[in-house]
This record gives sequence, C-alpha cells and structure tokens, in this order.
Amino acid sequence: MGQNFLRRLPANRVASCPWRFAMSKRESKSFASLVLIVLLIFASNPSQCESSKDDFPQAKFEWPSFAWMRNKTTKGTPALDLKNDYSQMELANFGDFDRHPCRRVCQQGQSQNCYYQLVVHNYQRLGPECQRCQFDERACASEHCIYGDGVANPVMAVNRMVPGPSIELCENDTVVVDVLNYLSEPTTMHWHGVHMHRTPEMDGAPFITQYPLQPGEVQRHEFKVDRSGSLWYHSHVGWQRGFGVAGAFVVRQTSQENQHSQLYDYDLVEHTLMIQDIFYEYNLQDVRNILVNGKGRNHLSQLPDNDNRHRYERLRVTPGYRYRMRVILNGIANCPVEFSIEQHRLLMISTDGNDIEPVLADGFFLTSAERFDFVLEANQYKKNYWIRIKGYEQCENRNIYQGAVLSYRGSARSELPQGDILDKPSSRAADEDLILVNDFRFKPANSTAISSLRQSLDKDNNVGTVALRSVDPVPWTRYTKFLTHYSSFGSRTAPNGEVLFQISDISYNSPGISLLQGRHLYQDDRYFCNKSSLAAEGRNCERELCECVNVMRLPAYRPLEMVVANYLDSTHPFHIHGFTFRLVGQGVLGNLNDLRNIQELDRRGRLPRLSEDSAAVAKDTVQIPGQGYIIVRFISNNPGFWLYHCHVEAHAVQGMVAVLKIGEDHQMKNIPARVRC
Ligand SMILES: *[C@@H]1O[C@H](CO)[C@@H](O)[C@H](O)[C@H]1NC(C)=O
Ligand SMILES: *[C@@H]1O[C@H](CO)[C@@H](O)[C@H](O)[C@H]1NC(C)=O
Ligand SMILES: *[C@@H]1O[C@H](CO)[C@@H](O)[C@H](O)[C@H]1NC(C)=O
Ligand SMILES: [Cu+2]
Repeated sequence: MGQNFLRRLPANRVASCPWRFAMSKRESKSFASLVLIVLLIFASNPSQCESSKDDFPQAKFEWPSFAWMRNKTTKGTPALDLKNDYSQMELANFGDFDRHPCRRVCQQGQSQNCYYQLVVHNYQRLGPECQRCQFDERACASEHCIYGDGVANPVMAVNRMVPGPSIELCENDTVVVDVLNYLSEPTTMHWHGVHMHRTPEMDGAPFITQYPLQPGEVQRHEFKVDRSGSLWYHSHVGWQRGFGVAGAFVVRQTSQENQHSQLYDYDLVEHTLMIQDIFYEYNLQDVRNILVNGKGRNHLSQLPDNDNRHRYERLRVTPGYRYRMRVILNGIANCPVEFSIEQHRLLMISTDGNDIEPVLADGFFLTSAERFDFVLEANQYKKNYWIRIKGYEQCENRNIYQGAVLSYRGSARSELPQGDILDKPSSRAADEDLILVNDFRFKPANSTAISSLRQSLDKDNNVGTVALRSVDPVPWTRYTKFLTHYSSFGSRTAPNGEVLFQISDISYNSPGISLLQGRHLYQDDRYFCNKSSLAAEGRNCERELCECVNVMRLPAYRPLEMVVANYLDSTHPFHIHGFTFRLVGQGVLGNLNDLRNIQELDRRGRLPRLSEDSAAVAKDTVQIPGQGYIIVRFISNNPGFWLYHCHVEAHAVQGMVAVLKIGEDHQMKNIPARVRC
C-alpha cells in the first residue's frame, strides 16, 4: 500500500512520518508532561515513603516481547524504570473496591460519579506473599497473594489481583476510570457489554477507537453506564487478558426496574465467578488449567480432588435463602465450559447482562466472553458441594476441569466436598434427563432437517441459545425490512505454514492510523479492504492469502441482520462491540465452505428466523456452532467503528477480526483528528 490512501494531510506530517506519523512535538511533549504530572502526584504522596521496596516482590520472570497482533510487536524498552516506580506507589492505590461508595443499593434518581484506578502491571502467581498459603488455607487470604493453582507463573495483574477487582455500580452512574500502564508493553481496556453511545473513543479497541496506551502512560476513561447486567472489563491487546487483565463490571438496577428482583434474596459480589483457562509461563498455545476467581485444583499433582492441599474458591450460603450468582468466562483458548453444582438446580435468569425468561436447568455451557446469571436456592443439607466446571474441545483433550465449593453455613468451614469434582450426581435423574442450557454440541448436519429450528442439539432435552427468550420484546415488527450482511469464519495456512484465521476469507491486519481518530485523514476506499474490493483488484481470496484492514461499511440507524457462517469444525464465540443483538437463528449446515452456497440456501428459505412475536434472546457474544451459522439482528443506532471478532485469543491474534463501520464519518462523534507513530 502506498501513501495514496491519505487524504489531504498537512505536508509537514507526511514528510516527517509516512503514514504512522508521530504526534507533533508539541502534542507529544504535553502528553508526556501529563504522564509526568500524574506520576509526580503518586510520588509526592507522603505515605508512599513508608512502603519499602520489599513490599513489592520483584518478578522473577523475564518478559519476552510478544507479537500482540499480526503486524504489531511489543516494544523492548519501557519508557520508565517501571519496577522502581511502581514499588514506590502507595499500597492504597492497589485496592479492591469492596468499600467503594458506588457499591450500594440502587435507587431511582440517585446516580453518582464513580472513580476508580486500575493499575495494570507484571506480577506473579505464588509469589512470596503466598508462601504460607501452601500450608495453611487461611493464609491465602493474605493481601496480594495470587495463589492460582499453586504453580509459580508470570501474570499481568490489576491492582495486584487476578482477576482484577470487581467494579460494582448502578445503571446511569458515570464512570471515571484511570488505567495506568505499568506493563512493559502497550495496553488498552475494553468495557465488554457497554455500548459507548456518545463515547466511542472509550471502547478500548487498539487502532480502531484509540491508540494503545504506552508503558508508563495513564488513560482516563469516562463514560455513562446506560445499561445494567453482568458486564466485564478486559485488556484488548494481545494475550494480556490471558495473563490476567480482566475483572467483573456489575451494573445493578433499582428493585422496581429489576424484572427478576422477586426471584432472589441476595446479589453478592463474592458470588461473581470469573472463570479463566490458563497457560503456563509463555506457552500461549498450551492450555494447562482452568481457574475460578484465580484459584483451583493443581493438575500437576496426583492428589484427589478433595485433598485439602488444593485451594478452591468458596461461595458461602445460608440455608433457606436464594442467591443471584454471576458467571463470566474469560476464555483464552478454544475451551468452552460446562457449569453445574452438585445436588442443585439453577434458575437461569440472564445472559450477557440481558434478562431472560427464567429456565430451570441442571447446568449450562459458556464459550469465551459469555456470561450467565442464575439463582441458586440453598435448599439442601448443610454440607459442602462441588461447583463443577468441565472444559471441552482443547481443554477436554487435556482432561482439564476445575471445581469451587458451595459451602452452607453450619457445615465444616474448611472441609471439602466428598468425592471427585466430576462424579455423576448420585440422587438425581439419569444423564439423559438433565437439562443443559446454551449447549454448543450440535448433531452433525442433516440436510433434510435444516429448516427446523429445534433440530440438532446433542440431547433433545437441552436448550440451545436460540431457544432462550428475552423478557423484552424485539424492537421491530414483522414489516421491518432488514439489510442482511453475510460473512464467514474460517482459517487458512499461509505459505510459511502458519495457520491464520479469517473473517470472509481475509486475515485482519491492524491499521497504523486509528480508524476513529484518523478518519478524516485517509480515504476509505484505499485504506479499507473487503472481499469484493479485493476481487475488483483481481485477487481471489479463496485461493490466495488476503491480509488487510477488513472493514464492512453498513448504514447507521437501520435494522441490520448479520448471517455468519462457520467453516470450521469447532464452535467459535462471535462478539461485536457497540451493540447488543438479538439471536434469531442458529444451526448446523455441514461443510459448505462458500458464502455463495449459504446465500443460496437462505434464498431458498433454509435458514429460518424466529418470528417477530418470539422475544429473541439478547446477547453480545454467541457461539457459532461448528460448520454452522448464526443470524443476529440489531438496530444500528450507534455510529462508529466497532470491532467484530472471535473471542478465542489465538484466533483473534491470528486474524479472525473485522471492523463494522456503522454510518458515515459525519454521523460519528467529532473527535480531534489524531495520528501517532
Ligand atoms: C436510568 O435512566 C433511564 C433513562 O433516563 C431511566 O429510565 C431509568 O429509570 C434510570 N435508572 C436508574 C436506576 O436511575
Ligand atoms: C434427517 O432428518 C429427517 C427429518 O427430520 C429424518 O427423517 C431423518 O431420519 C434424519 N436422518 C438422519 C441420518 O439423521
Ligand atoms: C467493499 O469495498 C467496496 C470498495 O471499496 C465498497 O464500495 C463497498 O461498500 C464495501 N463493502 C462493504 C460491505 O463494506
Ligand atoms: Cu475462533
């Protein structure tokens, strides 16, 4: 690509820096001094002098430099002597938010401004703070101990926690979060599930809605939380959320507005479970364990699951009460999980922060980035019970599972449940009769059955995602005309043998100019690509490897429909930023490998949609079954550049990413044109 995609750039800039130009000297100077001022504020805090360097263990891991996107690598030298600087910081800066004033019972008309500081930094599991935890479970609660599974490993922590501290607030609050980058590589923070209406520049997508935050820099995020539910925050750069940069972001409603408030007695932050699959050291491709709120069974040992040398997360409940629990999967590998609790049924009430008609289930599945909330009724004997998490696909190949403990008040406090985590439920119905929600295991395609929506789940009892119903009707009628866009998830082997992942036969390459900030500086037609624009240039992306800035331009304020086909055998979690969509179709097609075939099937009515009188489930992340498809609908009322990608990290980093450009430049929020090298 030459320079001809640039649009009327000031000549001095073009000359000094072809297309990834630096901030002007003045800009960068004032930016640097801002950072300096912030750091000085920390440094000038008198109490910091009392915390000696010993408070902060020196990480013993040497951080290599990663390719964090296909054409971006991390910088070798941090801007500051970070180890030194952050050991000087006051410990209070590393707090959780348990006593934050915004953590409160939500009341009508009492929205607040909520300030948080998130320090993102290199750290480790089983550091010196944890030494006694190996021998004494109570010591695990010691401040800043990240026990993990008892295997020392490098992590990237938020305020010395993995997962990071939970942020809890009320709908309509205004959030101000300062993110301080004490990593040795760039970062950004994404607020998964927040639509960022009016603040698209806060979405945290690197080179899409902002430039990454360099080591030593601070970024202030300020936005209104105009919705409720179990949301979360996570880094959107490379593998950082795999190293731990993620946390819960729970937005509550007033009890009058909460349609499910009658269904439970308690909604406690300690009942939020963030599940994450982990790798060891820097072997990013090799999944080694699953952790629940950063803890879990050590799979390297041969000890039985209920050996008291393992450290599990414990959820305490009092008999006779009903609890709302929130489960978030910060999935890194291709490792969907099945969640259930021994001897208990779960009343499923919400997914991805969107309330659903309650479904009583024995368990549910999650693919990466999905969330489910359920109500647990503490109606069993006062004992300890296993919360069971079974991994599938890559995790199943390595027999990886995990547990946590549901502990009734009145049972022995530190005891573990009897038996193994994945033991079959003893007193309950046969396996066949269990009801599992959000099952991803579809039967192989049967072309004669394609036109039935209820087809093809592994077990007839199970409830597929598309069978869930929202508590809110869809915002359209049977007369609404949708503009349909077809795309596909697939993979391709590059000439050098590397496996790349693709959307619509294109592997995404990150641009050099941030699309939102620089949109007046380039010409769309020259800067963006899509399959048809490449075809017009004579390239056939079905045969050769196409890599570019894959942008789909779609109109704003229109009913849009996306049909996304999955050419691969395994399920992939599809996520779009900026919108919550309704899932109106999901199924298996078989090996079709070509969008033209899918369009043809659709033309012949073989990809059915739910009718408008069914309140299709609202989600922001949904699995596309292996060799299957999904159909989602939304009103494109949020102009901007919104990432659209697979939430499996290895796939996203290897190109399974595209951008939705919703609306025209002039319809988007005015943001100072900005370029930066
Ligand atoms: C938030 O704002 C919306 C729209 O103004 C309003 O309907 C809703 O009641 C508010 N919620 C709370 C908790 O104040
Ligand atoms: C395919 O589906 C049809 C209709 O539902 C059914 O009659 C047939 O037995 C199925 N074939 C297979 C191989 O499952
Ligand atoms: C694909 O690119 C062409 C040429 O730049 C453009 O006219 C068209 O709108 C693009 N299609 C989509 C869906 O963005
Ligand atoms: Cu994927």
